[in-house]
Amino acid sequence: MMQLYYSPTSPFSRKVRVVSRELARDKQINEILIDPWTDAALRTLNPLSKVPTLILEDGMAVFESAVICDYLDQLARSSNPKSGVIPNDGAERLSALKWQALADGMMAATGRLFADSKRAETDRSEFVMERQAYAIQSGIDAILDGLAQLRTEEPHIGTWSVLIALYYVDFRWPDRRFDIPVRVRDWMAIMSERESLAETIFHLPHFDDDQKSIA
Ligand SMILES: N[C@@H](CCC(=O)N[C@@H](CS)C(=O)NCC(=O)O)C(=O)O
Repeated sequence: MMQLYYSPTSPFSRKVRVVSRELARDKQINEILIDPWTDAALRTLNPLSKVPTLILEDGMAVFESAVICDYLDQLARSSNPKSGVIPNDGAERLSALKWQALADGMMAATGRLFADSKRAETDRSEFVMERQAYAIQSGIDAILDGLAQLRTEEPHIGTWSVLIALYYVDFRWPDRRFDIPVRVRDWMAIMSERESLAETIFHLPHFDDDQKSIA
C-alpha cells in the first residue's frame, strides 16, 4: 500500500486525490491527513515539508503534485494502456500540461494572497498582494476563453487542475471576491457531481477527522 500525506485545505493535495480516483488507483493508496505546518516528521520524508507527499511501497518519497500525478498516470497505463489523464503526446499533451501549470499558478497565488490577507498591514506588501489577485483574475479569464479545450467529456489533468483551482478560489473567498463568469460557474457545478470531486471537497480539519502525525 502507498501512503499519501495530504491536507483537506490543500488544492495540490486535492489534485492528487482526484487523479488517483479518476485512474482507479485510490484502493492502492492510504490517505493520511496531516498538517504540514506542524508535523515536523514530514521533513524527514520530504525536505520541503509540503503536502502532497506520496510514499511508494519501496519507501521512496515522491513530492510535487504534477510529479505524483505523472507517476500515477504511468502506473495506470502499465495495467491499461487506454487509461490515463495525461495525453500521450503532441499538442494535446502540451495543452493539458499547460492548463495544469496555469491552475497550479492560480492555486499558489490564491494560497499566498489568502495567507497575506491574514497578516497585519505592516507585515505585508500591497504590491505583491495586488499581483497575486491579478494572476487569479487573469487565470479565470483565460479559463473562460479556453473552456472548449478543457474537454468536459474526456477530462485530462488540465481539466481537473483548473476545476480544483476554481473551487479553491471559492473556498478561500466564499463572498465571491473574484469574478467567475456564469458559464464557468455552471461548468463547475456540473463537474462537482463527479465522485472524485465530491469525495475530496475542501474543508477545514474537523475535531473528528482522523488526523494523524507521521511519527
Ligand atoms: N508545487 C507544490 C506545492 C505544494 C504546496 O505548496 N503545499 C502546501 C499546502 S497547499 C504546503 O504543504 N505548505 C506547507 C509549507 O509550505 O511549508 C505541489 O504542486 O505539490
